[in-house]
Amino acid sequence: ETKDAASPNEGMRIPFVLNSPVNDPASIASSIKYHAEFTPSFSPECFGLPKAYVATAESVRDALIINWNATNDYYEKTNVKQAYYLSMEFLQGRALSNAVGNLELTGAYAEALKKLGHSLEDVVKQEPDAALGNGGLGRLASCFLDSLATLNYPAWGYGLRYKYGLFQQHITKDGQEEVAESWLEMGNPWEIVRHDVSYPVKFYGKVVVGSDGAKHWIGGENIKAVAYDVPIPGYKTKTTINLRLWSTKVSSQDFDLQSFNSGHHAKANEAHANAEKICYILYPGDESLEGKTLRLKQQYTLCSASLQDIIARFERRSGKSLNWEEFPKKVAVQMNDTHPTLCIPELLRILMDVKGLSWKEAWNITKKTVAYTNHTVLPEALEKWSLDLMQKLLPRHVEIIESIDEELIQTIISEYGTADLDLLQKKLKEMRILENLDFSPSVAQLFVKPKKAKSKKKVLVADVPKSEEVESEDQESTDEESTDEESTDEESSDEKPEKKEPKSTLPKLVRMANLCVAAGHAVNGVAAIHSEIVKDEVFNDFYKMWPEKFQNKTNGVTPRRWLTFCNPDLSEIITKWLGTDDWILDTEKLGELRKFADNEDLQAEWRAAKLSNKLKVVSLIKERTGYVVSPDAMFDVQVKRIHEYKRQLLNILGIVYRYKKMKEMSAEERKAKFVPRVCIFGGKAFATYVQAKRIVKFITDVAATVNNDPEIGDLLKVIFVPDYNVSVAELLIPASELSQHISTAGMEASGTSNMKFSMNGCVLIGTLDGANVEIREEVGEDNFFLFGARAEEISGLRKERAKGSGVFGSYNYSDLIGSLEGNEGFGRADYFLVGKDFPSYIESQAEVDEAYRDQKKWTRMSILNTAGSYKFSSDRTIHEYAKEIWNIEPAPLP
Ligand code: B1H
Repeated sequence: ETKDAASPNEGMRIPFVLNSPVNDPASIASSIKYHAEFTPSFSPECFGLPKAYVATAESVRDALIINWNATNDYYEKTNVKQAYYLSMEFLQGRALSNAVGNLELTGAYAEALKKLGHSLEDVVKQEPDAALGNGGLGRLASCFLDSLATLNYPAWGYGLRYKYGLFQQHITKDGQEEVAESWLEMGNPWEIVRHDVSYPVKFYGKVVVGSDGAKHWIGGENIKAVAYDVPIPGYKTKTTINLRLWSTKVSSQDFDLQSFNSGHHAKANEAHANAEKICYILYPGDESLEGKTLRLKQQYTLCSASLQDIIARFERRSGKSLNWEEFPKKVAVQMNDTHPTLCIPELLRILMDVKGLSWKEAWNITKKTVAYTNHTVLPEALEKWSLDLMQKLLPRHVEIIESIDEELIQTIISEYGTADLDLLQKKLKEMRILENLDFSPSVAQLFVKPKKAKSKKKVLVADVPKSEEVESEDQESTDEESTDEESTDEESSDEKPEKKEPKSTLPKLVRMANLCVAAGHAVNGVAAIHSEIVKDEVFNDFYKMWPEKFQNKTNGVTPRRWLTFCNPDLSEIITKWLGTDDWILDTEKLGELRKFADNEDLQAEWRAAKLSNKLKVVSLIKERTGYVVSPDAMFDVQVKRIHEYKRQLLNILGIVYRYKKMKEMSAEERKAKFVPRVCIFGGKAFATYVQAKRIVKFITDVAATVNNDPEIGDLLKVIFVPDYNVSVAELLIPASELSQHISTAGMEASGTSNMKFSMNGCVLIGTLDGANVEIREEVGEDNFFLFGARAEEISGLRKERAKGSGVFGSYNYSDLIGSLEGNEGFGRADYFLVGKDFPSYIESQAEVDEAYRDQKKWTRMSILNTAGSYKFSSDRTIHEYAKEIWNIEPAPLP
């Protein structure tokens, strides 16, 4: 390429340098005024709150852009190894208070806004939550970004820019109602569109072989993915990393003018609509084929655009010394659960079909690059895709997945050998990526039995009556035989005419988790007990084959958002007693609070902070539900997605039991036995999860009965806070005194709100599940209310049954109660062991009452929770990922 001598800098970055930094109230106020005037998105007449918010955000964004560019320049120059966190979800919540906090400009911004007639507190509330996630998995991704930036790790997040985030939850007389969350309506000051960063993404079409013998995929539908960058500032560091979110658009700007002009408006718009709908919503309902197709398109868009971008960056940074073997030394890709699994075949496809590498080279590079985090062991949540659908949408990827499957099959064969063919066949069927598929001829050959047995098999198959043949298609045994050309079934000896074995009609599926385990160099669970279950149960066969791949990375949460910023009163107290705010970056220091746990002065301050946080929640509850609650009652909170395994039903049935007991007692007895409680619930049910929605309705019906009972008064209140999200969590968690983490043991992979509650001095009641196990270890057995069956006892207990009945409100809850009793339609009687764990739960709740009566004791427990929570900072988690999986080093800006 030739360069124009007159403009030597053409094409190079020309950084803009501010004359003076914007970090004091006067210059900040001036910057806010500047944006209100010159980056207008509202009419000029007034400076109301919405406008103040946007102008303030834009002023903060200036600082973030400066740091973002400096960070990126540095990584470009040093070409450090970078980690990429691919996730379909990032549950970011609000950005403003977090950004000014991380920049240590909260005070200065508050003062500047005051000069302009607003309070920072009010301005902050204008921001809608960025709710591009469902729950824990998405929020974990966001906490990780905060820690990565804070610890100066070169890393980026990649996700999708959904136009509608997680739905808004309205609570009506019929229960939960979902309303679209249109978070971008007022624009989004935190994103920077990169019109020059876009990649083509293809679907459908066919695979052709080029003249060079290489395979090429010709797409049938072509769209493009455009980059939107969200700067992620670290705390007390200039490092500002990137969350790159893809938005989909029609691939060419050509507009079908002919169709439009001839009145076919919808047709003219079809291509646009098809492309744009990919990024419409987080998790489209996938009961229909259309829904499934859309979700798969979303997953592939994320993987394809991100991989193309990562590869382009690798090539650019390598320059003349491009060497593909170096790829894993510059790039680590983490798959947040199986949702971004397609980045495996996509990386292989690009390396082979576009860059011309051989299968062997590409496979070696891929295996060293990708790693997989498992977040659930619930069988229904382990993703499997229809091979037919994938074949249509991504024909080349299916070929590649078939090659990986074959590679895996060969590994399994050499692991198990051919001495015990039945065992080998069983293992192959269980472990391979493709489910219900015939083996390739060379593998099938292995299982061909000696000629003699052959006639027997044919006789057997012919012997099966027609009707049974059809029925048996659903059964394992048919599946087992489908590739078993010959059977040695000794029972069949009748001579019947030869008949061809029926082809299996079981759906052909791609097991995404098996693909991840086969291709990933590391597989990790998210809490110690969960990682053990991953090794011993879900992926035990793989663990025995590749023990070195399996790791544990106990989750964590960022102490900035989840303690420093959401609980400033408590943070100030901690800093005062520790004599330093170092704990924000080094949570181990929180352990030193232990020595003051009984100090009466600290205890008094500690309780005052809790009370002031509770008062904020009293207002929130009044505002959102109309109910008035007393701040003197114990705040008992369960907030999380509504799911049967999380057992909100156990909590609310416990409340019903409590209420009934209260009603049987005299006023004095009641007061003596029970401490006043406000039982708070929050959480969303997946729109099509009927049983979860019944639970929501049941809670609100119980609330209506209990809260309006004058006899009970402040002794018991039940609150369902509608539309639980990150911002509500930031208010509720600091105000909580008891929080419930009561999943059926073995079912909650980790939980992360448990960590947030504990960090904020809230005592937990819970089962030995997920991270509860480790939290209890850290805070001490005496400071955790434990109940319920242990994971290893569960399967035995499921055989027993429970009993219960009842009607609340006007609704008949027989379906809900039926799930406990194993009524008709509920094959799994008390599957989640609500009945089984009930007595032990009630007993534990009585201990809670007892402990709470002694406020000194309770405050000590509370302090010891905060002190013992240091392990659960996502900084610790991220250090472990960086060292043990990604092999990346911190790269602070000089
Ligand atoms: C978790 C999910 C999840 N595990 C499927 N699995 C999804 C699965 O949209 N989907 O299809 C979305 C999310 N989420 C959670 O991850 C676990 O239940 C928690 O226990 C854990 O703390 C969290 C983070 O690891």
